[in-house]
Amino acid sequence: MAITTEPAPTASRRPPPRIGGGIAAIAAVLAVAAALGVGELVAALVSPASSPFLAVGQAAIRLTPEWLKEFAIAQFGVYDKVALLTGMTAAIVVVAILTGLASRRDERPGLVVVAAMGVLALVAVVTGPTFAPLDLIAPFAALLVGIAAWFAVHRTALAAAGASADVAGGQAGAGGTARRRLLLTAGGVAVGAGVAGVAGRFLVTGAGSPSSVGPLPTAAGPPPPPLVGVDYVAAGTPTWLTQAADFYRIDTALSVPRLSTSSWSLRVHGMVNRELTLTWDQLRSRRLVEAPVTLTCVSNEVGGNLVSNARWLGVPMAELLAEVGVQPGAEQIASTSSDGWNCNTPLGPLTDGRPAMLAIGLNGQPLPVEHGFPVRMVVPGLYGYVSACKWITDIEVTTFAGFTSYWEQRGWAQQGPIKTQSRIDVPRRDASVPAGPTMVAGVAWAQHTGIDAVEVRVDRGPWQRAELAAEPTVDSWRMWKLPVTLSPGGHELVVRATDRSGYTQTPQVVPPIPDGASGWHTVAVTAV
Ligand SMILES: Nc1nc2c(c(=O)[nH]1)N[C@H]1C(S)=C(S)[C@@H](COP(=O)(O)O)O[C@H]1N2
Ligand SMILES: [Mo]
Repeated sequence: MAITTEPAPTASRRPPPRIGGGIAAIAAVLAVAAALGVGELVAALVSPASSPFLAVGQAAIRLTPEWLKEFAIAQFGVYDKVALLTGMTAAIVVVAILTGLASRRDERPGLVVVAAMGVLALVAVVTGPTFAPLDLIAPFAALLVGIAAWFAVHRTALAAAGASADVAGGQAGAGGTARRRLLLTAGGVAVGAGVAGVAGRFLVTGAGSPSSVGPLPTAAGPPPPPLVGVDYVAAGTPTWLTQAADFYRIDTALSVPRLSTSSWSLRVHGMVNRELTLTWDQLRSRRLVEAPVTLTCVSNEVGGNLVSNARWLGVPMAELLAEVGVQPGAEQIASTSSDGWNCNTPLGPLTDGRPAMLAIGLNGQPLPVEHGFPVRMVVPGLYGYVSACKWITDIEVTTFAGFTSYWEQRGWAQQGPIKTQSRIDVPRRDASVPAGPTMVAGVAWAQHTGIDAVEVRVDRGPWQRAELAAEPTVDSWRMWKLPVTLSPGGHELVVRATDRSGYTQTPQVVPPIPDGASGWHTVAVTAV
């Protein structure tokens, strides 16, 4: 800054006051925080999906190119959402700080940036998949409050700066009052933003909960066989049934939809003879079946852990489709969730006798909110992106040409049968194991086909057949183990599975996009 161009400070013609850099930055951060806090609170009261902050995040998810999404899932796995929200928060804070610094004399840069952020949130909300006019209220409130907070803090800061210039110029007295007013204004905005934001989050997360459902009805038919000899936990495999809390989670929802059973309903329509709308009570009083099914994400890399097994309780899809009467020519169903995600599932796997269902229970409990409470779909043998719609509210019977799903629009395959896979769980990659006898163990899956053999190869030697655990159903994964002897030094362990159709996994590792990873899982270990 060229000091010489500034007019000399005189009592009559002093330079325009200038807010200190730190205070200017704080003022802008506070204005943005006020907008976001009020946005959260109003959204919680009016329509949770209209949270300006989360709407921008959801828009980012919708617009992210596929390679970046793959990278994010590879880097952060199930923490991809935390990473996105943390990154967004950091970006907003940086923009706000720079805006404040650009507004030390003039409130207009801040006004423009706060307004632009508000408009961005509005656009994100309006272009969301479930937009309704009520959703405009929260981003509008955020925009107005953000601007008001900016003016309030900036103007009091400018007044305080002017007053301290007066003090420097010899007019004491006004400085203290102006500074107090600034502290009060900034403090008030900070507290208000914090309280509104926390209250908003609290209201949203307190709504609709599985504990309100009470005990689930029991399934028809004989009780399931006892699960004996189904895993090698002592050797290091996962438990055969995955605990709900450990079940992998993949979805596009930044804020989990929290539905209440009293307002939930499912509409079944499209190429049907009798359209049907089911309430929660109607759904749960239908004939229910219970079956273990292993879900797998198409994004699961070779050796990855986006695969889990649970006992699902639900209404058979085949019975529901028979009741509505599928018209000739129909090929698939399009399922939509309350948050506007959708997927397509061919009619074949829904009606060929496998336990494809509208699930309401997981391991004997109501579905956890993260896994689709109150109702989600489960189809053995299909990746989640073409079958496992959580928070499901709509099913349309249609043709392949009649509907293109969320992930298909983003380059993933139209059909998603799960590929036969196997994984080494112990020893872990890069592990050190004692030289001599050691146990290799893991899981293999070929849902609705079944696993017939798992083989392990040490250092390019001969393939050795692993011992297989019991197989209560072909719809779940199968555990295996094999004792090997490792001499001191580095070793390579490779696994491959053969399924009941006679197919043996092929060696080359293929990445997930567009229709699922394949290839042998290899781990390098050191025996010491
Ligand atoms: N509503 C909704 N349902 C969804 C998704 C989603 O993003 N939104 N993701 C699907 C994908 S890609 C997978 S792999 C499974 C994962 O189910 P889980 O989180 O219960 O393991 O849910 C499916 N159902
Ligand atoms: Mo997935």
